[in-house]
Parts: sequence; structure tokens; C-alpha cells
Amino acid sequence: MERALIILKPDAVQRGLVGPILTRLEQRGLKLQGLKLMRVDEGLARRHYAEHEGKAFFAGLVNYITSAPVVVAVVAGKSGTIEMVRTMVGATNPAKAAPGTIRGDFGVEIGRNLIHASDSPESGERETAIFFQPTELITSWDRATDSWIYE
Ligand code: IDP
Ligand code: MG
Repeated sequence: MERALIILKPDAVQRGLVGPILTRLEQRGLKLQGLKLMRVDEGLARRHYAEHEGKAFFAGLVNYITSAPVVVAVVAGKSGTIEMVRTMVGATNPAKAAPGTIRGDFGVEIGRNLIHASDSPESGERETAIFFQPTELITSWDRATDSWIYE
């Protein structure tokens, strides 16, 4: 089992792309474990993007992610889910992202690239814990049917 934290960034929410993007993830077969609309404050943004602190784009990135509401989701699936989601998301720079990917179909600016997705199982767990309380997540895995149990 693997899970990724997804953030539909302010531009995705403002442009009305929450439905189309979540649809792609759901249609692929991923299961939603958590989902909410929220505002990210500066402390949360800095914690989430700690690995990028000191980089030239860091201040702009924090500004962007805190500028308006986002939708955060946790999507889960079998081993390999993170890599699959990253492939669906596409390259960081939408201008260079392949057609058929989320960034490659909906975006053009690296500073407005629509979506965040965890890049490893470890970051999936770390980022999920930053954005969701355990009680906000549906997490029971049914070994018999190899699928999530929704309560
Ligand atoms: P990722 O989102 O594809 O994993 P990262 O390298 O982890 O890309 O960068 C995190 C986020 O920082 C990107 O999604 C994008 O919003 C922003 N970012 C990365 N590089 C640049 C840049 O060169 N200019 C502006 N923003 C950038
Ligand atoms: Mg990243």
C-alpha cells in the first residue's frame, strides 16, 4: 500500500479544475482516503515545502500556495502508486510536461503548475501527517479483497 498527498493548488481551484483533476485520479483507480478544502497558512506552507527552503523560488512558492484556498487529498493504492501519480501529474514545468498529463493538459507556467503530489512513499506519509489528522482519514485495508474498506 502507498499513499500520496495531493494538493490542488490555488490556480486549480480558481480555474474550476478540482473536478476534472480529481476525476482523473479516481478514474485511474486510486482511492480517496481524505479530502478537504482549506487555506494553507505560511507556517504550514514552510513545513510542507521545507526541502526547498533557501531556493530562489521558495518565497514565491510560499506566496502562491498561501494565496487562496486549496483542495488537499490523500490518494491510496497498491505499491507503485506514488510513481504512477507522478507520471499522471507530469513534469514540474507545465510547458515541458507531456500531453496527457495533468500539468501538460491544463497548464503552461512553472509558477502556476496546478498540483502537488508526493514524490516518495516516505514523503507521502510525512505530508499526509502534516495536512490530516488520523481521524480525518479512511484507512482500513482489507487483505482478503486487496482493497480499502470505507467505513
Ligand atoms: P514538483 O512539484 O514537480 O515535485 P519540486 O521541484 O518539488 O516540483 O518543486 C516544488 C514546487 O515549487 C513546484 O511544483 C513549483 O510550484 C515550484 N517550483 C519549482 N521550481 C520552480 C521554479 O523554477 N520557478 C518557480 N516555481 C518553481
Ligand atoms: Mg516535489
